[in-house]
Amino acid sequence: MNLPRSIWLHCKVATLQAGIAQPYGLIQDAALVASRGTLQWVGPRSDLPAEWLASCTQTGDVHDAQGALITPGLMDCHTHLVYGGNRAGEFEQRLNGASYEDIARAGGGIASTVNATRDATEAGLLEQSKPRLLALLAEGVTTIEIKSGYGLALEHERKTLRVARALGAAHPVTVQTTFLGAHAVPPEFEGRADAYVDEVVRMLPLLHAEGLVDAVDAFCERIGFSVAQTERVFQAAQALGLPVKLHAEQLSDSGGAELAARYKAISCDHLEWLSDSGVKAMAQAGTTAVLLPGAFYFLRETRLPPIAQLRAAGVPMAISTDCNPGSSPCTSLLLMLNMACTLFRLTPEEALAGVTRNAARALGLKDRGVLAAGMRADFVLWDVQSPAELSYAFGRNPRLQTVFGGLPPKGEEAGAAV
Ligand code: DI6
Ligand code: FE
Repeated sequence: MNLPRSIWLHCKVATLQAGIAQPYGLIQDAALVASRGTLQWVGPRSDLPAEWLASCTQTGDVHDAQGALITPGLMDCHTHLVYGGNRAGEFEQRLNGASYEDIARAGGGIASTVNATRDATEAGLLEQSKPRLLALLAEGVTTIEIKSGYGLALEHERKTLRVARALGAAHPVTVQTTFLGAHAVPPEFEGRADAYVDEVVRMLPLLHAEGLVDAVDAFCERIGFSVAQTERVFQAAQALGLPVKLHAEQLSDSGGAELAARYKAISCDHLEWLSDSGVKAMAQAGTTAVLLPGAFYFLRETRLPPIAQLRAAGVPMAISTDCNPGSSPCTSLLLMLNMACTLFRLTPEEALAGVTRNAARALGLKDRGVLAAGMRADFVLWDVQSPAELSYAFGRNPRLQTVFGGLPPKGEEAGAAV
């Protein structure tokens, strides 16, 4: 069959394929062939079938990558990108001596983001969130997860998830939505967390029926929801056949990871206080660990996630921005690569796998994260000599071009961002 093809030549390709023995699954002088948004072939240039090159030359579908490094499109697998307002004022007050409690009493903290999110119209929330998405796209992100969790009432959770979907429809990026109704207890349910969990369980099927929910998350923590409350949310998700993930062991060891493993969670995220039994449970369940160095940095945490244990147990590790106004106001996934190495001591190869192959696992997506035949044609051309440079330099964006679903983006997402 004569499929319409596009070929990229003169490139190094970090395939991230586990089956290729080189670090990063690297192919030095590579060629990459895409057809109808899917990769058809990736391999050494010398193995590229001559007739494909001849026919693509005729149709003008040969792209010269001019020596660029090509990686899979980056995936930011844990964000709270859609929210109203920001908390810069609170940041400033804290650095001028106010305590967290003073701020909370004055209506600050997470409650202030809930108010600002509720006050925003759908269009306004979209406008506020779009620059954050564009910043991530400028660094080669082609898939992003966006959680709700600052609405905390049906209409406002719906609005948040609709904005997430609208961002995906308007930009060259796949948006995976996660319902995080159990993020915090809203003011109208103060002191009645169980009653609020009833409300979360009521909201979920309604939002799911509107096509707004791809996965379900909860904040299982002393200052969030108990293991028992989290389990009720998971049961509701399970009843709908939705995958679960969990904010677990961020500030204390609550046993959330073990619970999540029992529900075959696709990911457990944060994990600074993860215990040995939590590591074991995650390994047995095939749950991916999502590490969030931006939150660790911004909250000035000192306890590291148990990287060596996760590695030894073979738990896949993903890396993400946790983009949110309270603990990680960050829109740079490249900076997270650097911080994963400097703060968590991941290798640059583990860090890159964390925003590609393992980020795909954390989202339960099997069609992306590595460059191989049959995968989506989402990839990025970088002005670097070696993949380690992506983790090494911080504050520089060496992206040359993104290809999303086989097509170079146009308009505001296009162009070099060096
Ligand atoms: N963990 C966090 O660090 C953020 N949410 C969560 O579940 C904090 C959210 C905020 O302060 O706005
Ligand atoms: Fe988070």
